[in-house]
Amino acid sequence: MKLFNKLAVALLLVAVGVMVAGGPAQAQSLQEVMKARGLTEKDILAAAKTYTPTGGRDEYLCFSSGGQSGQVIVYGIPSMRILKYIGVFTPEPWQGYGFDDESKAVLAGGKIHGKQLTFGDSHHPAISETDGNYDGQYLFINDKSNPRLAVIDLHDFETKQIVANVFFSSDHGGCFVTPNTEYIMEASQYAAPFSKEFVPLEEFNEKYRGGLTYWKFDRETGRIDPDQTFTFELPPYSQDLSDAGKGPSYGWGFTNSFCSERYIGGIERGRPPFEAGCSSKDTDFLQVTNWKKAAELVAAGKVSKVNGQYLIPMEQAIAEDLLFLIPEPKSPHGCDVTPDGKSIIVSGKLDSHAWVYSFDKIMKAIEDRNFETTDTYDIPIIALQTALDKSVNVGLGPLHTQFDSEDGVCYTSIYVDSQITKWNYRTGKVLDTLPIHYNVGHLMTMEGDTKTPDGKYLVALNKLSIDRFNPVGPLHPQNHQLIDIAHPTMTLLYDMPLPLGEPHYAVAIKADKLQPTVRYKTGWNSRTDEKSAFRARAGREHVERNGNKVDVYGTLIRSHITPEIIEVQEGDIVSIHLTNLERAEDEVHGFAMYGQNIQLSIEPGKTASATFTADRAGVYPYYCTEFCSALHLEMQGYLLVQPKGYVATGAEMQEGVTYTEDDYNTQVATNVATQEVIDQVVGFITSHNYADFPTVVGLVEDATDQLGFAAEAKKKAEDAAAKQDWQNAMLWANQWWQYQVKTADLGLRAKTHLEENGAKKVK
Ligand code: CUK
Ligand code: CUA
Repeated sequence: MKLFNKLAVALLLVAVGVMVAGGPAQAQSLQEVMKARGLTEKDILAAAKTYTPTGGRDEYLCFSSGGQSGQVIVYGIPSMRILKYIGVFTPEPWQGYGFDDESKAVLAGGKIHGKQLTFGDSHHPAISETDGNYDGQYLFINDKSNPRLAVIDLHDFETKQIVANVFFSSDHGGCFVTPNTEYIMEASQYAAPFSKEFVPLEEFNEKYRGGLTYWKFDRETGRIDPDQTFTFELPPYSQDLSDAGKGPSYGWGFTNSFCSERYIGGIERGRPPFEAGCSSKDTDFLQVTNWKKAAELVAAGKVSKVNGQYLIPMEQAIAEDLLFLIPEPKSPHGCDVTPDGKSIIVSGKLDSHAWVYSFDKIMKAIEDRNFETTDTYDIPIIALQTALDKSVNVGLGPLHTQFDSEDGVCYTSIYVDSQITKWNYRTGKVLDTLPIHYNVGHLMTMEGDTKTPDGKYLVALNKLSIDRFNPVGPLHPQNHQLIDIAHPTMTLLYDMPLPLGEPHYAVAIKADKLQPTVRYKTGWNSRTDEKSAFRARAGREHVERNGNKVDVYGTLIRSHITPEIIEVQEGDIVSIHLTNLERAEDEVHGFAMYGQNIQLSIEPGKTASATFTADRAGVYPYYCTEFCSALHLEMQGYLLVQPKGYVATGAEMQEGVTYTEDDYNTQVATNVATQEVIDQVVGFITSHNYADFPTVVGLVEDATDQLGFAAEAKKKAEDAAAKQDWQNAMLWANQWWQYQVKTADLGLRAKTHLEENGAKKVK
């Protein structure tokens, strides 16, 4: 007892002590806050450069790969606020991705040998380009583990298509787009038989192959066209990263490799591991491909199809001058074409140099047939010294290079030394270095892989965060560090933990190049981008039965799901198709059901479907999963799965409360008073220049819809009252009021917006 008292007193003293000593609630001035939090002036400056007040927008949007999460992460720069995860190769329940029939069809495009995968290792995002600059229309990303590419439409930030490579069994050197997004490059990584059949490793040199696919992108349809896609057969050299030529090097592609030793490992057979055998030679090979000429051969019908797709065998590529090799530093990484298209920078991962190749020199060597020799597969090799412009000592373990708005200036990530090196690829001079925490992989400058980089900011995508954040167990977040590069010396601004996968690469685009939609046309299949065959209009909701297949055509609007009761029989295959009738911005409804693994996200205008077998008789509540309105919890319903042979009892449904004429009259009085409030708000809005405010126009449209519904409910109430059916009269009067409340809510939001944004009185 005594001990307990002592403890209590001690705790009290500690509590008082903290209050007196800390006094954080009192800290008001900047100086006091700086002192209390131990911040320097440099910290405050960094904060001022990144802090974005409420309602503020970012200058750039970054699309980061989500690594093993299979997703794409969208965040703003410079605020580093995460805005969205886009489900790509993996199901993403809160977006309904992989749960609705429409997105399941997208994921099915990525099946491997008929197997549906729920994992992907996303590496390199690429934004579509027009004339070598980002046009903000599409985003592409690859899956390294299962060689696949995905197309994301930036008009709604949704994944529209996944294609699987018919030759490769892994990839890495994708996605890199050609300057007008004619093609998207995807290079294989770990060599494997193109037949995808069993071939013993003893036949590695003859039957295992690397490759480089140029996926044809069709701007008209916004989809990849596998029929017009072609693949270069390449030696089994472990191709790594790619980049497309631009400007003078337009029409060419560059892909490096890291195991031209063609070592095949085998620790358990007593052989040295891959890491020894794949790094024993001093050089590997840069593979130079002429995609433009290859495309012409394809168009001329000179390339044959294998596995249903065009394949350019090595002999053909050699005979047609489509493929050349150039030695590059030991186990290289990174392959980046300079903005002017005149140079290609490759880093020697086990070396301390960045190697700058001259495209002019490469072309001259090809013209002069100036080849050092050929490789085992008879591919001509251009001597390193013939093609090299210079090599620059940038630090130990250089990986990737990105470019500045200032001519010749670039930044290379230095993995082993954990730093960013700023240097000039024309002069070969190192200009600045900045330490990074820790082990930077890719790095990214604003629009830094286009013809006209913006510079300004750099993000270091670090592999390790070690001690940078509060500990959260052995699996740490990744760390994206934001760096100010607008001045001669680089300064670190911000550390952002990314608690999702291992992002490899990221791309950032000027935010004003993106104009995403806020709603779909009503009844829209967002995955195919056409009217859904399963759309339903208000008042036209219905159920169709064909044998044991039941299709429910329903709608969603604040705050009810139509239908609210669905009756099926045990064993039926049920498809519930729901159309969100809302036109209001951000008015999303969800749809989840007990025990069926169903979760839809239905944005305004979208139609989404869930198909399942009602294999067990029972009662299955369903509801809206988005807190969409004050009566969101009431946005509910029941699926009743009747046992086989069930016969209804014929009993009436019983309501818990009985209403009288008085109840009805009280409700009507409330509604009349509510209408007066609405009229006042409407008066305010229409007496101002509200048409100049798109947000308000949207709110007014929505309010008009709601008021229309109120009128319908009012009529039903009055009809019931005329028949002295007070029960239904009262309930419809209440529904009339519910619509009024939504109208009033929208009207008040519109009024506030007008007041806050300085609307002018017009009459
Ligand atoms: S890779 Cu990960 S750091 Cu896939 Cu581009 Cu270089
Ligand atoms: Cu719709 Cu909650």
